[in-house]
Amino acid sequence: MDPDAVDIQRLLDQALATRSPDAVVGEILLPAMRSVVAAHADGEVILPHVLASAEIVQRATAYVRPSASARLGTIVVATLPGDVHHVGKALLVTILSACGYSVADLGSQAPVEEIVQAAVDLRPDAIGLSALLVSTSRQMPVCIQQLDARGVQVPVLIGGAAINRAFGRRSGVLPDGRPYEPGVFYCRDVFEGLATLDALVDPARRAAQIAKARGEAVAELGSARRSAAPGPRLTASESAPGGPRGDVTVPRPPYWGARHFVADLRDVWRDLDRNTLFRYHWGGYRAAPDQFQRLVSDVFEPQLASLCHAALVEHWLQAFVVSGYFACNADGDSLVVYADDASRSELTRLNFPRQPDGERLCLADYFRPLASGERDVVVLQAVTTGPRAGEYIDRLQRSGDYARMLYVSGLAAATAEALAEYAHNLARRDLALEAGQGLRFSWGYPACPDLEEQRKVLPLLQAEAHIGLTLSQSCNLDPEHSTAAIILHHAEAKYFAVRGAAA
Ligand code: B12
Repeated sequence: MDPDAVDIQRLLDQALATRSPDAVVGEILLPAMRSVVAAHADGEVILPHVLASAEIVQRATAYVRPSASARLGTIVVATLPGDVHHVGKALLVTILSACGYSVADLGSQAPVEEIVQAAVDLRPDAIGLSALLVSTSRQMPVCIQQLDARGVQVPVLIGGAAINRAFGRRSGVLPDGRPYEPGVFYCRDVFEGLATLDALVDPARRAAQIAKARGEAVAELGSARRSAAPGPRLTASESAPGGPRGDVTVPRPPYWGARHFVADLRDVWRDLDRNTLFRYHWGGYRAAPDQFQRLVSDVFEPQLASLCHAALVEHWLQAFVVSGYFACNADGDSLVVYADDASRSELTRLNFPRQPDGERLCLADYFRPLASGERDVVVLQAVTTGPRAGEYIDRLQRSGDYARMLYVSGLAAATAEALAEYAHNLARRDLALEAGQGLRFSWGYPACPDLEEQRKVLPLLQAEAHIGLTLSQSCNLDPEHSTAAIILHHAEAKYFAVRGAAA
């Protein structure tokens, strides 16, 4: 649906001829929006089209100008300090406002004190907190504790890619073991957030909804206490017998140290993962298989072509890469990094956790040990599509261009991934590796979960000076559409999880 193609004004004038502005909103626009949300839940309408409907409803509501009293309730929303992620909260604001709520958006990286103060001042029906990473999600329980300390009786909705229901239940338990009285509600997506908020503002359902959340938090506390019983101690830094081969040929890099360059986006997009873009970022996964193919040819492919053209002409996507070859050796669970193969002074030590059981893998095992006397080589890289995509997404949200906001955000995310793959392939070529040999691991993923390690990597690459890439206090890469990674050349490298890496 193209919002511009709908003659909203004429339809609204007709409706206003027989109804009050509040009635037009309450009896026509909101039910229409709700029916689109319901159709989305049934897999009949994809997310970009829900957002296009939200655009129409917002414009129509602004035209009709209903009184504030016509809103269903109020929610304060924010992302937490150090979190530079836009799209999760942007979707929340869009869907909740289009569905009739008044949304006080405190923006990105809101200090906890500001969120608490807004709750005190505005007395909202709920607070919605969003975070992308484990590190930023840790501020959620902090915020909940401060709300409790100020005696705020407002339920808190939390959501984001790195958290889950168990995290939500744990966040609902205060340090002294009391549940947070008004309830903490983990929401898988914004639609679950909408359903939760609907229940919380409904006097007939509110008490039961809060009691359920409190009950789950208390049950979680009980199970956490039981599982805290001492278990077998695990010895770190011991690899299992076997492990990766230690005699693979060490490739020779063309130079030592970091280099930076700007890639041509058209080359980068050859590595674009269209399937992930269309299905995941643009919401095509909800369409039935036969409809999906039609959606791809009729909507997504033309949209992609037009967006790529716009990105090239308007420069809201860039392709900055900094990548370096460093000499290295494994020392237990650490990788000692040197400037080149002749250097004896350590530049840094990267620490990697070892799997506590099973194969007991650790990324350091894929490199020659110090004792071998032979230096190995490691590739470190960081890429970013630059700051403009985030700024553009913000502008699109503010101007109510919600469907485009989702398309741009998805393309920026997919381009950052493609850029990482593109740079990785250049390293494979430089090192004369087989196609597909070796793997790329980003910090925060299950084999190397510790985001703090990136504080050692970015300075080695001079990432700030060369491509403007920094780390926030919570280890978010800024600009948001960026990744940092270590590349292993070892042919046996495989993805694995170190238990306990999750939120
Ligand atoms: C796309 C993606 C990227 C993209 C884009 C990221 C971005 N800024 O948008 C790129 C490639 C750049 C990227 C980079 C990184 N990523 Co990433 N990424 C993802 C992925 C696949 C999707 C995230 C996303 O954009 N989703 C789409 C939006 C719409 O979803 P969302 O924000 O989560 O919001 C939805 C819900 O969560 C919910 N919601 C969100 N907030 C709220 C709040 C409320 C109140 C409610 C009701 C609902 C709600 O509603 C929304 C949908 O309706 C996730 C995994 C996953 N499947 O979720 C990993 C993931 C977030 N990434 C991860 C990691 C580790 C990284 C990096 C740190 C890797 C690295 N070292 O380079 C970087 C960090 C980037 C940064 N700026 O710091 C990890 C984070 C785990 C952790 N340890 O913290 C994840 C979870 C993958 C994983 N399984 O481990 N990533």
